[in-house]
Amino acid sequence: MSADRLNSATSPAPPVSPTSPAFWRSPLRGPRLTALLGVVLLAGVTLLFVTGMLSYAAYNPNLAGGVNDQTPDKGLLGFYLFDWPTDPAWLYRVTQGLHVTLGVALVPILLAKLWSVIPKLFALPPARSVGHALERLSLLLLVGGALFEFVTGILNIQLEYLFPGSFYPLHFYGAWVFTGAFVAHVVLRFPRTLRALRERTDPGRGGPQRTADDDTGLVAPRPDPPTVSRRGALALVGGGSLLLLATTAGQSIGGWWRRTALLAPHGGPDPGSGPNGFQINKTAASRGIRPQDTGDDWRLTIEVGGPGAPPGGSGRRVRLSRTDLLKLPQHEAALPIACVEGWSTDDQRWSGVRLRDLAALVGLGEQPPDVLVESLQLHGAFRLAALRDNQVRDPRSLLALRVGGEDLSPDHGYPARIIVPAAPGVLNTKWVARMTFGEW
Ligand SMILES: Nc1nc2c(c(=O)[nH]1)N[C@H]1C(S)=C(S)[C@@H](COP(=O)(O)O)O[C@H]1N2
Ligand SMILES: [Mo]
Repeated sequence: MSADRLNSATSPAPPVSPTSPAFWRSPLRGPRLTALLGVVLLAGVTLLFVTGMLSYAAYNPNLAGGVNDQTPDKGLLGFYLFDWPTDPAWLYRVTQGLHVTLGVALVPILLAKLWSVIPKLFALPPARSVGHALERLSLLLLVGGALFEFVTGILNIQLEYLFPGSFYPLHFYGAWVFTGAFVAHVVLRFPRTLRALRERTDPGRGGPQRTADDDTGLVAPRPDPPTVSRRGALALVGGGSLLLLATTAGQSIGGWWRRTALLAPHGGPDPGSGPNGFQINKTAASRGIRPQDTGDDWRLTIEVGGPGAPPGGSGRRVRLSRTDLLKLPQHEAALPIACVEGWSTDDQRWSGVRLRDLAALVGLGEQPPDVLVESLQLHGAFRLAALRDNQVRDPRSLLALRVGGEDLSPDHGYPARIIVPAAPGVLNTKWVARMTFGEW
């Protein structure tokens, strides 16, 4: 150990404020640590952005009337929207499972990255030039945006009622603000990051870095003696991240792995056992569905909407009881439910009537159009959902009456619910009362 370092380790430090570089003593900080964490975040955040934007597209936000759209003022931000496919059936399980699992697992990396650059938050003067002021402003958006996206995302999967109805717009617009700042940051910092990754200026890898050639302001000018190597610190952060990954991923992988999902939200109602024994999102009681609404008097109304529909149209509107529906050709489809919250079920064996067969009942046999599905549920989100024509036409898209060979339980949508391949759970409307094909 050099005399200089021995000295800095033993003499009492004079009082300094966080605005002084000498206040920050960790020998771990330096361009290399920041760069390593930065490239992990670059890959991770890019994947979060892509899967997040896919999730928005999967909601069919651009269908007529915007019934599914939680961000109607998106304007140009919806430029990329496309028709969400119905294949493969596990598509949304994977994209949204990735989005949520990755978001949770990146938390330690994000915190470590912020820790690694915290001296810069306090650096004085606040702005040396207009350019410097703009750069700091963009960092404010970057850090604020990152914290905002992670906090809203995690609160939504853990306690969704914190933002009644406003989670989607907050998380969506926040994502664009954050991404704008993120792209600017990556472009500005990429050369420095590459340089830091290539260079090995520090002796013995884990040791303190030389301040002399540090133009980043990250290296402590008077470092404390190291208590852990940089490798050790990275292993700690990476280990924390892997631990979160391992205790979250099971809710999306399903099967045996479900029991490893210790961190998945468990506050939901107990689904019980048997064919209906899989995760329940909202119970019938909690949505105000009373037993008398779903008894023998329940009828499903199917109609053709829009100007083309004759008023009170004979033959263009039918009302069916559950017994009527059970007399129609029954089909089976093995499909999962995949929620925006990241959890998904294994494939369930649903059976019921094909959506396209229901369209044919109101004279829309050949190429059935989009459909608006309405629930018996009178209030709250998700009582309405619009499905696109490709979803209506898929032979696996059902108005399900049974699951796993048993009648649907009240909590899973008895007397009838929608199930569509590859779609987010929110489009699988429970307690269906009315379906309007065409325009509405
Ligand atoms: N009427 C109605 N249908 C609904 C919902 C709802 O709140 N009301 N929740 C949706 C959501 S967000 C999901 S993930 C699935 C969950 O279905 P499950 O409870 O049968 O697992 O139902 C969907 N169908
Ligand atoms: Mo959901």
